Amino acid sequence: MGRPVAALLALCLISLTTCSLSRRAAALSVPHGLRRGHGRLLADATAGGTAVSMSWSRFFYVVNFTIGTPPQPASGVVDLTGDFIWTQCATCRRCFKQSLPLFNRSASSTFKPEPCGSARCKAAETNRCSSDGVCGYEVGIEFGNTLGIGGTDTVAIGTATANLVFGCAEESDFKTMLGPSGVVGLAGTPWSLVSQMNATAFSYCLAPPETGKNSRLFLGPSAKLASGKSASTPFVKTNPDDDLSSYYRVQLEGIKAGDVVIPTPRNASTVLVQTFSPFSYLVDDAYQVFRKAVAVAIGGETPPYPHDLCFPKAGFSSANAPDLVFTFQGAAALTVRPSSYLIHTMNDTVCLAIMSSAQLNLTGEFVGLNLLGSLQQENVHFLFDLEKKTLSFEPADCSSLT
Ligand SMILES: *[C@@H]1O[C@H](CO)[C@@H](O)[C@H](O)[C@H]1NC(C)=O
Ligand SMILES: *[C@@H]1O[C@H](CO)[C@@H](O)[C@H](O)[C@H]1NC(C)=O
Ligand SMILES: *[C@@H]1O[C@H](CO)[C@@H](O)[C@H](O)[C@H]1NC(C)=O
Ligand SMILES: *[C@@H]1O[C@H](CO)[C@@H](O)[C@H](O)[C@H]1NC(C)=O
Ligand SMILES: *[C@@H]1O[C@H](CO)[C@@H](O)[C@H](O)[C@H]1NC(C)=O
Ligand SMILES: CC(=O)N[C@H]1CO[C@H](CO)[C@@H](O)[C@@H]1O
Repeated sequence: MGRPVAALLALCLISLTTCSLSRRAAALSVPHGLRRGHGRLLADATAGGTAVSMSWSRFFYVVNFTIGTPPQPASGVVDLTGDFIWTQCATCRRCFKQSLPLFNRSASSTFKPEPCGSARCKAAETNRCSSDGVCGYEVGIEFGNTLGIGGTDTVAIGTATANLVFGCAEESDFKTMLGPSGVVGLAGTPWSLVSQMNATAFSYCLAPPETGKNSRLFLGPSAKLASGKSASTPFVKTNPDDDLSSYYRVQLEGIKAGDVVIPTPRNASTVLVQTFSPFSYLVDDAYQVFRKAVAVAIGGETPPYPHDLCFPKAGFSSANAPDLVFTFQGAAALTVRPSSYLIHTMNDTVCLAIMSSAQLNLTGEFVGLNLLGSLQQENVHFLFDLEKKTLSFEPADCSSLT
């Protein structure tokens, strides 16, 4: 299965001509990467913490990194539900458009293809053996599916340099990721950046795109919140066979939009914290109540384009719009301000960046899931403690965090 989120639909509606929707449904049902086998990899990553800058690139928070000797530049979408670090290679047969040159593994003296019999190849759930004995992998993202071979090489990311296993993508059924050359996955899977760095914690703080400032990602000991007064909530406990067990889910106690209580059915009260989609998705019953609360508070909605609820940009004021407050298990309250959920579109409208999950046609264990979008996480510092299995967070000015 691919990413549970389908930002693509919304992306296409907003501004793009390059989208191909046809494979989205397939991506949602294709087996993806490494869900089980939480064993640590044998990477000799730099011990200690590392700080990484992320920049906003149209729809994603992106990190720049280098691979190889001499180093070649790559850029990856930071994906909390991403299982791998992967980038497109010059050997690709079906390539998507990217801003940087493709990674040329023949030009790196340190690149080593991952043999298909190795322990870390077996740790990739979708591993397969290529005819020349190299470990292959396959992964689904919102845009479609991508596959390639595994390899190890020197990766420099933020302040760390480490020998990491990554995916060298050779066939993808989508046309572009809007610039980036791949994905930097932060899920609890063996080939993710977090696992390979043996991080017991990581944190990030997303700066609002309009500030033009970089955002921050901290791995290992440098992941810390400033105050001792942060809110904290446990990850949803799961059985390791659960397809979602490698991802970061928290339990809702309630949602309010201003004074309006938004119903969250017991079987639909899990929130997946993710960074691939800029938008949030609420289960439909909750969404409809939220939508109405916002429509009534602001008034004067236009016909719904490009999103489900829009207002004319001229004279728009969010002054009456309610704060959206998610209360998670343990009374941890996350406030999403109107500026984080009402976005300006190219259509001279301001639209709701929170949608109904009914649009996603989710199946299987994704049914009933709410998704927290990256834009609704801005200016909050989130700390993922992988030992205590908790998510803590506190408001922060992400563009000035060091
Ligand atoms: C991560 O753990 C593995 C296995 O215990 C070890 O070989 C490797 O050196 C560790 N890496 C770091 C960065 O500590
Ligand atoms: C990554 O590289 C791009 C292109 O060179 C640049 O615009 C962006 O600011 C860089 N991002 C970070 C976080 O350094
Ligand atoms: C990759 O690097 C090799 C060795 O430097 C070079 O011969 C080859 O032309 C490069 N391939 C591409 C596609 O740039
Ligand atoms: C979701 O399913 C409905 C009904 O089957 C279909 O009309 C719609 O196109 C699907 N939406 C997407 C985004 O796949
Ligand atoms: C939750 O349970 C109700 C009542 O049993 C059912 O109608 C609904 O479809 C379920 N919703 C989800 C998201 O599973
Ligand atoms: C407010 C506004 O300009 N809405 C327009 C957005 O674009 C669609 C499709 O082109 C138009 O139908 C809307 O009128």
